[in-house]
Amino acid sequence: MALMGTLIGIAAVYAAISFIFTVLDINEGTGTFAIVVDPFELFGRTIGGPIHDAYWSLISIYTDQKLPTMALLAAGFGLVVAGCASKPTWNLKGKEDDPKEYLFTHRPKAFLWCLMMPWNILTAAWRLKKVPVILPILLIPFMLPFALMMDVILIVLFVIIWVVMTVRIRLAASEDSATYEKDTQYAVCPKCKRNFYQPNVKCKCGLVVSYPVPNRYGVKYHTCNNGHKMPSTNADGSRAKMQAVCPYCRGEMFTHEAKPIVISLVGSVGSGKTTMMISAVESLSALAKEKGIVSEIISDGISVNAQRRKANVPPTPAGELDSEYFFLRSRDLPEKEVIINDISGTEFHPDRDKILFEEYYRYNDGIIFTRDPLEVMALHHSQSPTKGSKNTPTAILESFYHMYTEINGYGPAVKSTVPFAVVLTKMDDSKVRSYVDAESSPAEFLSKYSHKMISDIAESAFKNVKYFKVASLGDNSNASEPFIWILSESDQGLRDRMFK
Ligand SMILES: Nc1nc2c(ncn2[C@@H]2O[C@H](COP(=O)(O)OP(=O)(O)OP(=O)(O)O)[C@@H](O)[C@H]2O)c(=O)[nH]1
Ligand SMILES: [Mg+2]
Ligand SMILES: [Zn+2]
Ligand SMILES: [Zn+2]
Repeated sequence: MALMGTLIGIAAVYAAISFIFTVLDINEGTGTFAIVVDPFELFGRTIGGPIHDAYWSLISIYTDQKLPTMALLAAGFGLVVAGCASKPTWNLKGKEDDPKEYLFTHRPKAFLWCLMMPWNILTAAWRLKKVPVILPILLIPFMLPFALMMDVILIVLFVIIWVVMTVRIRLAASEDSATYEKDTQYAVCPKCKRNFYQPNVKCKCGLVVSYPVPNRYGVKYHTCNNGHKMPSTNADGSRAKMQAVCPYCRGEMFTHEAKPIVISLVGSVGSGKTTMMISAVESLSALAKEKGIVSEIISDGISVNAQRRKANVPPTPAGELDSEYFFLRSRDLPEKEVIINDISGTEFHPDRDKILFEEYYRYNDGIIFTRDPLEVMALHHSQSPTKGSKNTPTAILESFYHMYTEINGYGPAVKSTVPFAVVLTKMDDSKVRSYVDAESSPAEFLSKYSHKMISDIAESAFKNVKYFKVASLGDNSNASEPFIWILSESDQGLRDRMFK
């Protein structure tokens, strides 16, 4: 805006000088219209002459007296300057679908707007119906020289400023997107699960606008249609703190411009997913604190309150969509957002509608498959064979595998590179522990108690499989182990800073 004022100022000063010279010329009786660098002189009489003569014969229709001519030229000059300063040309408001103000050089038809500025009194008069528009129309011949001259100046200045602004935008934008792609990559809506490059943001006045990045709305900040400024780079970290809005479900969220690390839990009802998640978040927070990293827990399901009640979690309701998520940040590490998808074991029953999974498994940094060893043994010893039953852990893993490969387009021969943790839960139970520890490894345990199918499916579908024995309750809880493994695999910076 300040730049725009300067631009008009320069053009107006130029027009004013020319106006003074013209008046002096008329006073001396030469009757010429002066341009500081006189084009009539410059291009010679052949081109300039006829135009010059035509102009003064037009003026003589109004008057051939010196004083009235000067007065009318003064009025024309005044109208041109007043037009430049009047409201309509300053209007930079953005459209309804993205209500923020354009840079004056980059709004639609900016160049045309610029050329129109000296003529603006005409449109302004037209808009203000009170002022008879006929008056400025009658005065057009007296506005003409000054307006044209200002236009010439404005064209030159506008092009210069446009080039400068375009270069500034390009440089700032490529720097900004490089940082974003390195430290953030994408964002996830914890409500509808969709992922996208950047969310929308909500101004303090409630207007929802596109994510502010250096572009035609501004280099360092954008301005909403109500005049509020929003940072359009994250140089000082303030953009990351803005209220974000999901572009799909319009749910409010925060991204902190943190890199999302998404972990999904898979496992039958009561296999210990929710308990393990809460216990893991509790130890991860403690570990973070030890390492001077701030962990900010956002969702209720893993809050300190939930941690206190972790020994009595209710079964996760079917259809539960919201993800649990928390942020990890410190001065020396780009912020991370850990997102955990914990859904009810009933969702994995092969007969359940699988639309829910469409979004869950499209992007993932790790999958944790939980298995209750007591149930493994109970199934082994029971009469009914595990095969053929719909809700056995193997059937659940199979149905998960089918969904996963379908959603991600893997063929039977292509293995996923996503880390896959197979977890035997409830290891704080001494009976469970004695049976599992009697075998040389968790895989061996599964194999011995007729669950080799689990390892087979996991290892046929995933390149990176690791087995864990986890106790989520009791004093020696190690629930965070599979999480630490996945976090380390997916982010080297986090691994070096927090888990070494
Ligand atoms: N002793 C012991 N009990 C556990 C452990 N993990 C889970 N449990 C218990 O097992 C039961 C089921 O645990 P949940 O965490 O609700 O299991 P889930 O997989 O989330 O089950 P759904 O949400 O219904 O699919 C609860 O009574 C837990 O307290 C553990 O490590 N040790
Ligand atoms: Mg649960
Ligand atoms: Zn606003
Ligand atoms: Zn959403």
